Amino acid sequence: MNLTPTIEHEALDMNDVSDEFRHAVVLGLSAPIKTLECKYFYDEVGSELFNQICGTPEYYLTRTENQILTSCVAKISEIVGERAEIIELGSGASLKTRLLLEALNRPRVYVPVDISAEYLLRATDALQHDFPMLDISPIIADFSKNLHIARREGEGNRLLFFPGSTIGNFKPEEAVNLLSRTLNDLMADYFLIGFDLVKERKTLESAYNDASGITAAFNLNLLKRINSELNGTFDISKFRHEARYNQAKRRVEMHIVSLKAQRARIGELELDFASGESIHTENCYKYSCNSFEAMATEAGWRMERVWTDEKNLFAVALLA
Ligand code: AVI
Repeated sequence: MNLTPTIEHEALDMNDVSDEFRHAVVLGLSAPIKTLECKYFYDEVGSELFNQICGTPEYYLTRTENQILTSCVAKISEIVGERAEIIELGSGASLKTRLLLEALNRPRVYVPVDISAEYLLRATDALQHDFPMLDISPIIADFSKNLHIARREGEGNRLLFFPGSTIGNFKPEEAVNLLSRTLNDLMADYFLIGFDLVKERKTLESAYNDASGITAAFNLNLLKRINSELNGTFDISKFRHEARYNQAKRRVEMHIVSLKAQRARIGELELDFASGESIHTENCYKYSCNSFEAMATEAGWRMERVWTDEKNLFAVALLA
């Protein structure tokens, strides 16, 4: 057991984190079309808000994926075999991992990888308590960058776990790149991955516009982070959250929209917003089983199995 986290240096040097955030924010907000990268949602507050989103009635993704996983973990365990080593990308609260760990045959090693240090450590502490025989080695890293994890002698197959449709937050070309890097750099034998399916606009837009306003708070938390960490002067009450389905691109887009013409500062930098101007903060791509398989194949993986729910809302694929 090794609950002292490894900080992946190439991927995440803690001293550079705020510099990197500042650089990305300044670059994204100075461009003619303003953008912020969605990975910056996940400070401690953002990670907790995301956890709450997963429990809203509108956000069908989490509960549907849980249902699918519950029904297919026995088969996955049969295919993956005993003494598996599990690496989870963007592990967050590691909630779905429990389903997998309980079903696998004597899993040996669990490596959760997440950008949010506090959240990662709390989640792994709880997991270690419930799975005392499991070797848990958390890594604080940004998995969208290069990540190498040495393989240990004598363990079973290496299974990558990437649930929650997080792959949907990457543009398709970036997603292919990530899938092929996991194959080449992490040398996994299997990849268990959840992705959200294309469906009608109403269901998609309400999943990202929950009535209790948690997704709005999650989106606007980015401006709060800029205020507190980068000395920003955003008046949060003068911006609103918006999520719209872009059917041509098969993605839900999240935006922060300025309610009036206004100016905000980040340190010395002055930023002008027209009324109605938006900051594009996230894309959530939706796939069909065929379009996802084409992408996985392009990256060098073979689709071993794919499971969906009765309503065809969500899918879980096992790539080999
Ligand atoms: C983490 N990710 C898969 C979520 C999604 O659905 O794209 C993030 C999210 N954004 C708004 N609600 C949830």
